[in-house]
Amino acid sequence: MTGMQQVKVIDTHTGGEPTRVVVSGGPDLGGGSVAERRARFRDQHDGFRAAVVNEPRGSDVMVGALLVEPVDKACATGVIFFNNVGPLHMCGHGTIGVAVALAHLGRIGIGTHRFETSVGVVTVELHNANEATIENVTSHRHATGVTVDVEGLGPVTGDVAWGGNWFFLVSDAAHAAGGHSERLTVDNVERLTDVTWRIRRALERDGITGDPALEGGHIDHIELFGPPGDPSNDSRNFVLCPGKAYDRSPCGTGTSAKVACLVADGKLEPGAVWRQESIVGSVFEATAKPARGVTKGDDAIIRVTPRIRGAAYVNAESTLILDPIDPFCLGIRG
Ligand code: PYC
Repeated sequence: MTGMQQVKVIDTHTGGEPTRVVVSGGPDLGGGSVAERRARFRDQHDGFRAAVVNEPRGSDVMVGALLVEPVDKACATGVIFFNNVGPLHMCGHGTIGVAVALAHLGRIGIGTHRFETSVGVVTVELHNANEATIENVTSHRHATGVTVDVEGLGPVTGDVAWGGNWFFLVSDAAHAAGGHSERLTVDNVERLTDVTWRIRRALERDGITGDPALEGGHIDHIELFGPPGDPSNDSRNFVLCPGKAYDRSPCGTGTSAKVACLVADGKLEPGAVWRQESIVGSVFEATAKPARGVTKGDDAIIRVTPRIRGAAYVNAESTLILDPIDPFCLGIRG
């Protein structure tokens, strides 16, 4: 890095989960698809990623959204999502955050827009300055009732599903781990983080993955479910993200994976609303319809198109300064 670099960002939060939208000052990623530029971002610009979202400018919980030129000119923008350890594939709360940030900048208005991500085009319907519904990438359950032996916990059973990232979903957190009861409350996040991190390590140890043909299949999000705090909701979750931070929102890709499992189990009718509550009490409303052009095949995989409605708020509009004389200019990395 030579000379001082200025990076314009808009900070939003969606249900408590932050998104830092990089509006200008990002690296030149060259041409190609968003997936190709994401790979270049991962391989050649990890310092920029850490400068934007890691301490001292950010925190482990922050998700970044780098706006890039879309290949498909019908899209309002391309976007590469990233967090404290690397790029994400899709990000549901982040997509709502990007829509609200673009509306704040006057770049999009109320109505329907398309965003190009590294795993496909998603549609965003902006209802007002804060609320949006995203139509996510096609989601599905890859494996049902997978049991893994977790160190210090015993056998834990869950489903493996894709919702734009790969998830391991444990439907009944209260009985997830050898009869241990896991309370899904904010005052229990240390324990929940430990439990979900152990589950993730056990999956890695046993080589349990999603479909390797779909973004490598690596399961880097772990999701526990339990009863909602508010009876008007259907469920509460705790989602551990790849860098060991937990999602304050109900997780858009995690909720997509959840509704894919519910539809596959016949527990959610296509079009019926599923109200997913997060660990901090924020809510996404989700529906799923059978994915167009894809039907139940021999492998019994049911693919759905999830729609997720949530709200985001702008909480800062600022310029990050990357000064090469600063010893932590490129953030603190593990
Ligand atoms: O909302 O999809 C999401 C998400 C992924 C990681 C953090 N949030």
